[in-house]
Amino acid sequence: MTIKIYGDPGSGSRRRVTSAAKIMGIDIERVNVDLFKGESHTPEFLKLNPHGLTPVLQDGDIVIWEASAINLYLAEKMNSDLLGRTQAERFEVLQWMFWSGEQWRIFGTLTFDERIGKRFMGQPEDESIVQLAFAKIRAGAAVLDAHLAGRKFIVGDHLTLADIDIAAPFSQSARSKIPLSEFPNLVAWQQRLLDTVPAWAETKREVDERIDTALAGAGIAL
Ligand SMILES: N[C@@H](CCC(=O)N[C@@H](CS)C(=O)NCC(=O)O)C(=O)O
Repeated sequence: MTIKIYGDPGSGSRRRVTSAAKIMGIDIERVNVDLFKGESHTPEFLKLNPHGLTPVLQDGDIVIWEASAINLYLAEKMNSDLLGRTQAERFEVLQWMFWSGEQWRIFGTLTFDERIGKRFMGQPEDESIVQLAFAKIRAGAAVLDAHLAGRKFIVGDHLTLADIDIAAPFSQSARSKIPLSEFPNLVAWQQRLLDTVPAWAETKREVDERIDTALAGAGIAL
């Protein structure tokens, strides 16, 4: 039975999963959930994820939400190097994934919601929220920038789920204008991922097309 991934092509969270699946050669069925139409809050969808958030994986009777958990499930199923090659690497990958979820991606999401989500709802952004998010992003980015000096990847010498999770804020950074360009090693690492991981570049194009079309349709210039 084909694994289903529910989500919207404009979602940076879905991008983490569709990229990882492609890298691992997993055939998935993409089930579109139009977030602009609120389709993740229908009674039917809430049975899959009561939080009303995407992506969601369905593999037979198994249903998993949270992109990182989905990627761990897929990588374990495939015995993939994306999990890390040794026990030490695997725990380092998990360490960065947990950090990314709690201390990093959330501030990119917060900025997107303030600067872009609110524009769609005709509401002004709250500058104090944006400034708080920027301070947190700069603090995390400074550590990442130092970590990436002389390294190609977040963990070891190959791509892992840690790279995919930590790269996620770049999905919307050009639109929400979070201050990542101040950090040269981070920018170089992101460009390297785009240049060397075709699935990461392909899903960037999907996200850009979906969100830029929606912005144009709503007459929003950033
Ligand atoms: N921590 C979650 C984030 C999920 C999330 O925020 N998904 C967004 C799209 S990127 C969503 O489905 N939003 C729908 C809504 O808020 O109604 C994950 O990594 O999967």
